[in-house]
Amino acid sequence: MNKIKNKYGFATKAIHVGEEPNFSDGATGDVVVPIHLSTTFARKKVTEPTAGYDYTRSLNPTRKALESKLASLENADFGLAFSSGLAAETTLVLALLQQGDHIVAFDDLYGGTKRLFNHIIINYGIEISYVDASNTDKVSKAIQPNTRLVWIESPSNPLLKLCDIKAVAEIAHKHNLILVVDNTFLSPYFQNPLDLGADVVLHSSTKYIGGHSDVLGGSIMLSDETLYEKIKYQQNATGAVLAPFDSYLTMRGIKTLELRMQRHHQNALLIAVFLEQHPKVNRVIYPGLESHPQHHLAKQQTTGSGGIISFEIAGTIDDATRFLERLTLFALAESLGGVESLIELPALMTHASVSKDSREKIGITDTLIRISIGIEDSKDLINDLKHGFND
Ligand code: P1T
Repeated sequence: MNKIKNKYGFATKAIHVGEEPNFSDGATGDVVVPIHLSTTFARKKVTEPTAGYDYTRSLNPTRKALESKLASLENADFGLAFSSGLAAETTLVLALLQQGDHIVAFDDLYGGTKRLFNHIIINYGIEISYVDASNTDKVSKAIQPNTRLVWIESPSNPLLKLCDIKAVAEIAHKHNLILVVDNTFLSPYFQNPLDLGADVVLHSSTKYIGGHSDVLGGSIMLSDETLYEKIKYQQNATGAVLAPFDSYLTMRGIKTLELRMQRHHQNALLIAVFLEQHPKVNRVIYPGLESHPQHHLAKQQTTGSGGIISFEIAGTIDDATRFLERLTLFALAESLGGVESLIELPALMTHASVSKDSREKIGITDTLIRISIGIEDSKDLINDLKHGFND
C-alpha cells in the first residue's frame, strides 16, 4: 500500500486503486471491479481457501477493492468497509474497549453517535465523558486512569467546531490513548487526520464518500496493524460488513469525490456569504468564513471547508419551520454530503435524540438550521433560500 500511497495524487487514487485491470489467465481486464455476489467460495483442497476467500463476511473481492481505495484516500495502510457509519463505530468501540474503560468524547457529535454511546455502549460498563474538545486543555483534564480512547469530530456535527487534531493527538499519545477522528464532514479530500497524528479515521461513507444519497456505509482507515487486526476480527465476528453491491456503489461515488468536494466548497462559500449578509440571519457558522472563530486553524489543518453550513435564523422555532417548509429545491431531510442540497433542523431532526438540556448546553438552539450544500447551480440555491426567507 505504501507505494500507491505516495505515488499518485488524490483523484488518481480515487479512480484507480483497487481497480487495476487484471490480465492474468482467465481474467477479462475489467476496468471496473465486478460485483462479486457469491456469499461463499469453493476450494479444491480442504485446507486451502481459493486466493484467501472462503466466506463473504470474512472477505469479498468487491469489498476488498473498496477497502484498498478507502485506505489510499486517507494515506492509510488499511481500510475496512462497514454496513453504516454507526456499524463502524460500534465495531470499533467493542473491538478496542472493555468493561471499566473510559472514553473522552467531544460534546458536539452526531446525535446518533451520542445515542450509541449513552444508551448502548454505556450498558457494557464503558464510561463516557463529554468535553468541548475544541479547547485542548479540556481534553487533557478529562483523562482518567481508565481512559482508552479520545473521540472527536472535526468539524463537528452540527456546530462545525474544529479540534486541533495535532495537539489532541499529542495529548492522547502522551497518555497512551487512541485518537479516533470522525472525518465525515470534510471527506478525505479536505482533511487527512492520520497525517495530523490521529490513530483511526472513521467516516459515514453514506455522506460525501458515497456522494449520491443512495448507499449507506461506514469506513475505518488506519495504519496500525495491531489495531487493524483487532477491528477486523471484531467485524468478522459480529458481522457489520458492507454488501458487495453497496461496495460497488460506494466505489463508483468515490471516483468523482475530488470534483464533487471542490464544487461543494465553492457553492458553500458563496451561500455562507449570502447568509452572513441576510437580515433574517443571526449567525452563520462555516469554517471557510473569516468570522468563524477557528478560521485560522481551518486553514492550517484542512485544504477546504466542505459543504456544510449551520446558521441561526432570526425569530422562533416557528419562523425556522416556516422557512424550511417554503423551500422547494432544498430537500427537508436528514443526512448530508450528497450531490443534492439538503436542509434540516437539528433540534427536531438529527439531534432530537440528544436531550434539550444537553443541546442547549452546547449551543444547538431551536433555531439552528443545518444545510448540506449540493453541487447544483449556486444561483438556483440562493434563489430558493430567498424564497424561503420570503424576500
Ligand atoms: O448514518 P450512518 O452511516 O450510520 O453514519 C452515522 C454518522 C457518523 N458520523 C457522522 C459525523 C455523521 O454525520 C453520521 C450520520 N449523520 C447523519 C445522518 C446526519 O444527518 O447528520
